[in-house]
This record gives sequence, C-alpha cells and structure tokens, in this order.
Amino acid sequence: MTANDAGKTIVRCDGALPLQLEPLQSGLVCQRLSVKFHHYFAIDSTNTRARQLAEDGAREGEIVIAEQQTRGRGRLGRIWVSPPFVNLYLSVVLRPELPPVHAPQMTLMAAVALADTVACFTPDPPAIKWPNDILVRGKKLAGILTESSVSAERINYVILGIGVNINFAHALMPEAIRGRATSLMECAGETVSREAFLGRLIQHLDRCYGILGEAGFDRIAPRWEAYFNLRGQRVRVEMGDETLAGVAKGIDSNGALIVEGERGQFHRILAGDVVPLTD
Ligand code: BT5
Repeated sequence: MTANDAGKTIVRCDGALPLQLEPLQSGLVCQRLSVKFHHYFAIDSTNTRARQLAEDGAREGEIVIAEQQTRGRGRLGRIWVSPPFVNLYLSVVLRPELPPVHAPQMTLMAAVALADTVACFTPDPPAIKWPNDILVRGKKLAGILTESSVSAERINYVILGIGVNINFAHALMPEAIRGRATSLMECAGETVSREAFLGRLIQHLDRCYGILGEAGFDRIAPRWEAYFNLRGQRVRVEMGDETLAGVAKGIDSNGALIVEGERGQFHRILAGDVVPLTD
C-alpha cells in the first residue's frame, strides 16, 4: 500500500478500517484489465492522480483508489463529497482502441457496469440518469467523471473516475446533498462491504469494457437503455447558459442524448444535466 503525505493527517472514523485490497486482488479474474492498485489514505482527487500516472505511461487497468478525497471532483468544477473510510473513490486508467468521437461511449459503458453492480447490493432497482448518475429511489448513489486525452486520430487514455456512496449515513451527509443523495447502506438497511462491492464492480467493468471493445457499442446501448427511465418523458436539459425542453428519446450510437424539441426537431446533446419535468 502506498500512502502519500496527506494520508498522514487523516482522522480515523470510529471503527473504520482501510480497504483490504490484497485478498480482493488475488480473487479477481479479469479478461481485459490487468488490475494494479495505487492505494492512498487521502488524496486531492483520484482522477488527478490517475491522469499523472497515465501521462507517465501507466498501463490499462491501473487503479488509483483513496479512502478519502480532499478535492473530489464532479463535472464542471463541482465538488464530490468524499468523507473517509465509508465510500469508494477510484479512477481507472483505460487505453481504448476507439476513434476520439467514441470517447463518450466510455461513460455509458461504465454506467452499465456500475448499475449492474449496484443491482447486486440493493433490493430497489438502480436507474441511470444520463450521462453519469446512478440513482436509487430517485436519489444519487454514485457518479462517474470521465476525462480523456485524445489526439486527432486516437484516444491516448481515458480516466474513468467513479464515486459510490457505500456506508455513508444520511445524517452525516452535508446539507447541500442530503435531500438528493443516498447510499447503499441507506437502501439496503445494513452496512455493505466496500471490498465486496469493489470486486464486483471491477468484474463488471472488465466484462462491459470487453464487450465494447469486441462487439461495439450496439451491444452496450440496449443494456444502458434498460436502466434509463426517462425515455418518453419531458425533460429540461441544462447546458451551461443554454437550456432546452423536450421529450427524452434515448441515446445515439455515440452515446449522445436525443431530445425531441417542442416543434418536433431532434437535438443531440453531448454534455449537460437532465432534469425530469413533471407538468
Ligand atoms: C459526478 O459529477 O457525479 C461525478 C462524480 C465523480 C466522483 C469520482 S470519485 C473518484 C473520482 N475522483 C474525482 O475527483 N471524481 C471522481 P456531477 O454530475 O457534476 O455531480 C456533482 C453533484 O453531485 C454535486 O454538485 C452535488 O450536488 C452532488 N454530489 C456531490 N457529492 C455527492 C455524493 N457523495 N453523493 C451524491 N451526490 C453528491
């Protein structure tokens, strides 16, 4: 286990233990990912560290994982709340042989793997909110932050950042997210082993990534659509200063969201936040 300097200042939660990664790693059987963990007690952001490793030549399947993040990131400079020892914060280095235009498919592939894993641990079915949220009972349980380095013809690397609330008690969530967030423990009514979840997640990622590489996105898309519960519903899409309203139709072959506008025109959304409309 490696621990950076920041790790020395961490405050241990009551009875909380660091992840036991050695036994987990020896039990993993992966086809595509040759898993290697870089384990930190505390780090600013696992995505930032994974980027540095990828720039330095890290191999596909190297995973930065931390017990706590001091500057966990969401999209567009948002914060990912990352308290110590209760959740999972990890970033996987991938080097897909895909044209850059297909980079967004990686987020959707990861969302399927994550939803498949969540489904093993909670009685309530997970849903995917395009493009990167996993919801249970309408509340956010996990998020994905994908960051890519691309050149004109190829993807150099993709950092797949995943945050999952595992044993995050509702009462301990900051007020800003309490009304909209949940955790596996809150859904399942009991604590969940972080190692068990991580092991399943890596197996599902290995499988979905293999399918994407060998059979293409056409095999992943129906799995994604099965978790997408906003098809046919009126939504508002917020894209920075721009907003549009319409009916969510599903995704296209590159993972863009298709929304039918008020006058019947179709919009391809590449990035944004989707808000269901009830009226
Ligand atoms: C995301 O962004 O959902 C991507 C989250 C990715 C986090 C992982 S952790 C490992 C890796 N390293 C990083 O630094 N990041 C990745 P977005 O869709 O922009 O959602 C961010 C919003 O989710 C925030 O503005 C809050 O409203 C909410 N949020 C923040 N922390 C949360 C939490 N722990 N659980 C549920 N919701 C949260």
